Amino acid sequence: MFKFSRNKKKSPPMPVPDAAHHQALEGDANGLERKEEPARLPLRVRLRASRQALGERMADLFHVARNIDAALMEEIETLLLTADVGVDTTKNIIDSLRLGVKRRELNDSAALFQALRSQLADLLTPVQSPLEVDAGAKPFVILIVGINGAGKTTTIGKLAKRLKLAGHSIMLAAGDTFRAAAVEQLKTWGERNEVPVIAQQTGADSASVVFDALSAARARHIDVLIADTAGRLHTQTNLMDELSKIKRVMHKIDPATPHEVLLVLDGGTGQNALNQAQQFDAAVDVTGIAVTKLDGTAKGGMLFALAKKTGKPIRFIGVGEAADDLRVFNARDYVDALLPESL
Ligand SMILES: Nc1nc2c(ncn2[C@@H]2O[C@H](COP(=O)(O)OP(=O)(O)OP(=O)(O)O)[C@@H](O)[C@H]2O)c(=O)[nH]1
Ligand SMILES: [Mg+2]
Repeated sequence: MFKFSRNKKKSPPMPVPDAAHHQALEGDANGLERKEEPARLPLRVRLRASRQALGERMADLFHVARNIDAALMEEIETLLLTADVGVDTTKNIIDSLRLGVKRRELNDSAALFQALRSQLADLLTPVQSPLEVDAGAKPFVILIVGINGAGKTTTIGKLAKRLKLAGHSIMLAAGDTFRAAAVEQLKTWGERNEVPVIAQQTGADSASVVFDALSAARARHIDVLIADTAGRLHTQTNLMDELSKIKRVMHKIDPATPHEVLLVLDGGTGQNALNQAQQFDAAVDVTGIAVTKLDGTAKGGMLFALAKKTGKPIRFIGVGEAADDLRVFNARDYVDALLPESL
């Protein structure tokens, strides 16, 4: 049996945010006014640590008019590696810059800097592919997966708010039945966003919670169902199998579900995120990625490696713990936030 975390009244199909409850509405594609101070902070402020590690030090390198020589190329290489761009991706970038220099296409450090900027933007552009909720899918199901503490539940809270503001009715499924506090954490987000949460007791079968939730969401004509899952290490085969089971159980109701398998990665884990992406993809066919905690890490360069190595759409980036700290990923904005526009 499932129970709702709050009253069982049917949610209105087009929720109208009420001013008292939603003091922190974020401006988004719908033009809703953004009222919470942190949401107004420019991305470059939010990505301060990575900008300092990569962008500002890069600008310093080029600042004094200097010739393009082996030393400069090496320093660029070191900076990219320090920012966790990764060995292979860094090598590709440096090789291509060297080629430009050799061909005399890049004659001065300003041209070299711009070439580096566009290389970085080119790496991210192919993975800029925002999540689109298919209105024909009732509900559109998003399964959230990732390792322990990556930011899954928080991302669900933020995402629920964003999608609700976009006019969708939302339901959450407390598929993390492993940790005692997990259900409560999700219910808190549910209450905050005024969206129903389907849950069972701790220790229940996660697939059965998701099954109940999907049945309930269909019965109530919910637009979007977001299912939380317990954190698991990508190396724990039995737990990875459990995720496949959740998918199999969903298929019994609707073979098209889940429409999105969103892998949540902690931006601070750097290159290890690549292994996680590969393992989770092998287990549950990841269709999109959210990278969290980019506000507190100097490893923002990992997105470039992630883009190059996985090619998976990066849907969102998390830049803080609050409900509005989830941004739709945009390649140009990200590069602009990391690197100054010019020297
Ligand atoms: N600074 C910052 N903190 C974040 C962000 N996203 C999540 N967190 C914090 O990271 C911690 C873990 O977040 P959870 O959402 O509980 O992570 P989880 O993946 O659900 O964890 P498990 O359920 O234990 O696997 C919490 O303290 C969050 O507030 C982010 O974008 N920035
Ligand atoms: Mg969680």
